[in-house]
Amino acid sequence: MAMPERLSDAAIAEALRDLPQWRRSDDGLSIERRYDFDDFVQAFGFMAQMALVSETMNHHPEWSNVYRHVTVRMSTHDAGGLTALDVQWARRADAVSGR
Ligand code: H2B
Repeated sequence: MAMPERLSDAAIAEALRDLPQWRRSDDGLSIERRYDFDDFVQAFGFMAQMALVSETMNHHPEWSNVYRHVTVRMSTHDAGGLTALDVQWARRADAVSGR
């Protein structure tokens, strides 16, 4: 499967309008968000569901979990920056999280 192209600055700004909780990292190479769940089980359930989604997409997060919080950074390493895959992953994650 062909690697998607890096998105332009304008395309990233446009995509983030529908992802209000996500922000572009200072270096411009990734998008980031923190999810605040009610408890650890919800946080880990989210990660388990998104692990399966990530496998089907063959696109994987950089993330960490502390108690009920999950911090996520998405970037397309093979492309050296942001692609449509990162935006698609973020949309799926927001839908799965319900937040
Ligand atoms: N995930 C992310 N976030 N970026 C990638 O470039 C990437 C990935 N590449 N998952 C995939 C796996 C690649 O290593 C395989 C070989 O397709």
